Amino acid sequence: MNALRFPDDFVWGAATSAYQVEGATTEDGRGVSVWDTFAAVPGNVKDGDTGDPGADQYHRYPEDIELIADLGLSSYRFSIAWPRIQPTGSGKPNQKGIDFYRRLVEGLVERGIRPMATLFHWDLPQELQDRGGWENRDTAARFADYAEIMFDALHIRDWLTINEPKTVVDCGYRFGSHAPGFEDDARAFVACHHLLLAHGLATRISHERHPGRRIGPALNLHPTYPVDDTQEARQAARLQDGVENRLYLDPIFKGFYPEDTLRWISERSPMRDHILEGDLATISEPIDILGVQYYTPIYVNGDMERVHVHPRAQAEWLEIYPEGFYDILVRLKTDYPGVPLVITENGLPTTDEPGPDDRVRDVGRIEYLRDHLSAMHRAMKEGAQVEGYHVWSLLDNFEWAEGYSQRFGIVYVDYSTQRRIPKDSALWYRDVVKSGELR
Ligand code: IFM
Repeated sequence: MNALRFPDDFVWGAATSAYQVEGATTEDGRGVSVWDTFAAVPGNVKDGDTGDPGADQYHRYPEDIELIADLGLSSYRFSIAWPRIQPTGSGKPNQKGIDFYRRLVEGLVERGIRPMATLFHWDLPQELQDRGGWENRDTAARFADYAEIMFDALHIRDWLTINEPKTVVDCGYRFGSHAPGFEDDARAFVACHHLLLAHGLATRISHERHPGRRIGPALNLHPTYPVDDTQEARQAARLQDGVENRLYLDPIFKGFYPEDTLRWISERSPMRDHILEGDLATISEPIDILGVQYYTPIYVNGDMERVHVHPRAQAEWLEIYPEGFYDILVRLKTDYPGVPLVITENGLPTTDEPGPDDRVRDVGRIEYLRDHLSAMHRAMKEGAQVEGYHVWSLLDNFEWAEGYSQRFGIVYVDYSTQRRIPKDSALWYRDVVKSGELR
């Protein structure tokens, strides 16, 4: 193919999250998070893995900053562990926690790398969970307090509020595969409303206290398609789109919940009763950036059951379909225009291990990244306002219920020594970043 050229000011980055890479879960006053609790229960996480050691970024962040710089990246997206800042989820901040993120941010800035901070990537302080977690409206207010602490503590331009609220709702509350581990639609959608409220409250505070900064949510968007051309499948796909995408995009961009989705939810959950006057105005506080995470399309049959159509990655939920990335970006341009998009995650796990020469030949990842970057480039040419891309992930890390068995990193982590080995995909990505071209 002809080389595809990206704009000179395009931002190339990589992403991680606190619980997945930091380790050090009991150090320097960090409180217990729902993920510590969940992972401690036998059977919840593959092989009994937990957030320790992670990739030990809590101690090895200087090395990781060098790694990011060596790859030529201009942005690093990380998340802040709320329990490091407020060990019980409220009250006086823990200075040691704040200091860690200050050091990380300073180190990045010194190397010319833009920090992009996510406030919540699923590690809710356990004490807040004990008081009802996201089902409790008060958790949104506590989140706003925590956000305010961090906004004042760190000099960062770009912020993300909640990472993938849908995954918390679906995996955490509907399917029970993530913390807090419930299988209860009734509770799930109440939690959904409060997660969105928390997003809106924090966004408003950022605007009031720090005008000039940018803030938005990080949403995992799944283009949905009917598996065949029957009217039933087409209707089901439309409703699935409501549950996957519009349930989050409509209130944030337009100030209302989609009526068809709300009707479907009302058959399962008292969510409507929890939407108080003024909530939607808060949730639709204008955002300055939208974090877009793309992994997979969702195909459904007439009964709204998922059907797998494309080849799957080691993560079985992930169907490899770059065209879905193009579709979702173009759809955002049409249905939710006006806000710059930053790709905050895109990637896949592979099973490649280092050879005797220490090389990790992850050709599948290179092919995946090339195809997805190409789809993104095409969407940009057609007007999608994408200003940056972060591969998920910088490092192999704790992949939630899959533990350390799925490696999403472009850099291999030997968990027994914590040695980092850039995979072939990292070197390939470095060349794309350096040249600004996809070949
Ligand atoms: O590892 C996760 C990340 O925490 C959130 N988005 C999806 C990734 C892969 O499953």
